[in-house]
Amino acid sequence: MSVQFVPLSPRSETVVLGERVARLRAAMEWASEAIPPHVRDHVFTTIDRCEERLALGVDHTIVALAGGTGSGKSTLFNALVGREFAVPGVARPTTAHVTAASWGTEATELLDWLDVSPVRRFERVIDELDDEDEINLAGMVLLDLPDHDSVNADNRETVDRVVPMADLLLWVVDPQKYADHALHSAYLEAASRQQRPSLVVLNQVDRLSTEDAWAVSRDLQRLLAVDGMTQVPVMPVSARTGQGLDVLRAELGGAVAARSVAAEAVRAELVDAGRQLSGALARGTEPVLPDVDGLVDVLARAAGVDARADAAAARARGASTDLSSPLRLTIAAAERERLDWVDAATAGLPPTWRQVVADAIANGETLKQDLEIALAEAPWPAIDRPSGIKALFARAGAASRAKKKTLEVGRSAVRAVLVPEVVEPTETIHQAYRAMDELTQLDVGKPAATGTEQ
Ligand SMILES: Nc1nc2c(ncn2[C@@H]2O[C@H](COP(=O)(O)OP(=O)(O)O)[C@@H](O)[C@H]2O)c(=O)[nH]1
Ligand SMILES: [Mg+2]
Repeated sequence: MSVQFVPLSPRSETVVLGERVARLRAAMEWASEAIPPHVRDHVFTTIDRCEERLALGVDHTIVALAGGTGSGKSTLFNALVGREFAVPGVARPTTAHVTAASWGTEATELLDWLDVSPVRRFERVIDELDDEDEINLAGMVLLDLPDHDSVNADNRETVDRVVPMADLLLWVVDPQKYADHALHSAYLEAASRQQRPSLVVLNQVDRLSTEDAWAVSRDLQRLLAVDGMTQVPVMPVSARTGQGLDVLRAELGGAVAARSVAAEAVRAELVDAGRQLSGALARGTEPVLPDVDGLVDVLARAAGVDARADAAAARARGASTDLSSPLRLTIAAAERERLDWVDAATAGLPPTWRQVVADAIANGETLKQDLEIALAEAPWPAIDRPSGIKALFARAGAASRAKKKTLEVGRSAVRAVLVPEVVEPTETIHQAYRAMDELTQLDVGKPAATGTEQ
C-alpha cells in the first residue's frame, strides 16, 4: 500500500485556486445575508486561511504530527529529523509548544504564519551527499504538535489552531490508544469529511509481535474506514527502532515532491466550505434573470408613458391635447412590480435569497423618484399640432410616428433607471449564487493530487 501524489504544476494550480478563493470572497460579500451566520463565519475564516496559505506559496508542504499523549509524536519527529538537526541552543520538542523542522529551504514566513517560536525551528540543509529519500523531502516543513488529548486547554487550543493550517496530517497512534474515541470522533472523522490529505502511522510496533502488529493495523484500518478514511493506509512504524521509517520517509517524499499537497489542502478546504454553503443553495436550480423588457414596459405604462404616447398621436392628428403635464408613478405600483421581479429572480432558490435580492435592488420609493426624474428630463419629441387646412390632410402616419417615438423615449428613460438600480444588482447576486454553487460541485472531477490506496 502506498500513497500516490499526482504531480501538477503547483503554480498554475495556485493561480486557479486563488481566483476561486477571490470569487468566493466576492460572492460571500454580496450574499452573506443568504448564509446562516455560523456557516458564514466558518466560510470567512476558511477564505482568510486559504488566502494566507496561497500567498505563502505552495513550494512548502506543511506536515503536522498529530495524536494523543505518549503516542510518540516527538520521538518520531526526532527520528525523522535525525542527528543533523540537533542544533545547539535550539530547544528540544516539548509537549506545550509547536516545534518545526524544514527541509532544504528556509520557511521563515510560513513559520511566522504558523506562529512557531524562532527557538523551535530546525533547518535541514540538503546536499548531493544525501540519500534520494532525503532529497525528496526538500520543501517539507514538519511540525510536532502538542497532544490533542492534553489536560491543558492551551495545548488543545494550539492543536485546534494548527491542524487546519497543515497541508498533510500525519496521525500518530500507538497500540494502546489507537481506538481512542476522541481522536476518531473529534479529528479523524472531520479530516475525512473535509478530505484533508492524511497519513496514519501505528507507532511503537516494536512492542508487539509481528502477528499482533498486523492484527492491530488491520483493526485500525477498519476503524479508519468507519471514520470515512477508506483511502488512507496504516503504516506500522517504530520511532524507537527505526522500523518502517524508510516507508514513511518515501511516502512523505512522494507527497512533498509533488508539491501540490498544499494546493490540494486548500482545494479540500474550499470543497468543505462549499459543502457548508450547500444548505443555502438549491440543488439543480439556476437563477434566471427575469424579462427586462417586460419590466420596462410595465413600469413605463404605470408611469403614464403609454397614455402620453396616445395623447401625442391624438395631437399629431390635430387634437388640442396638452403634453406638458409631468408623468407620475405611485410607490405602490413601483413596489408591486419590484416584488414580482424579486419573485421571478429567485424562483426555486431558498427563501433567504429573496431578501438578498430585495435588499440589493432599489426600493419602491427610490424607483418612483428616479423614474419620475428621468421621465421629466427625457428628450420627448416635439409634436406639431396641424391646424387649418393642414389638419385636413394630417395622416395616420404622423400619428403613429408620434406615438412610436414617444413610447421609445419614455421606455428608454425607464430602462436607463432600471438597469443600474434593478437589473445589474440582480445579476451580481446571481453571480454570487453561481460562484457558491460551483464551489459545492468541486468534488466532481477534481483535478488535483489525491492519496489513493493501491
Ligand atoms: N517502545 C517504543 N516506545 C516509544 C516509541 N515512540 C515513543 N516511545 C516512547 O513513548 C513515550 C512517549 O513518547 P513521546 O514521543 O514523548 O510522545 P508524544 O507525547 O506523542 O510526543 C516516550 O517514553 C517514548 O520513549 C516507539 O516506537 N517504541
Ligand atoms: Mg510530544
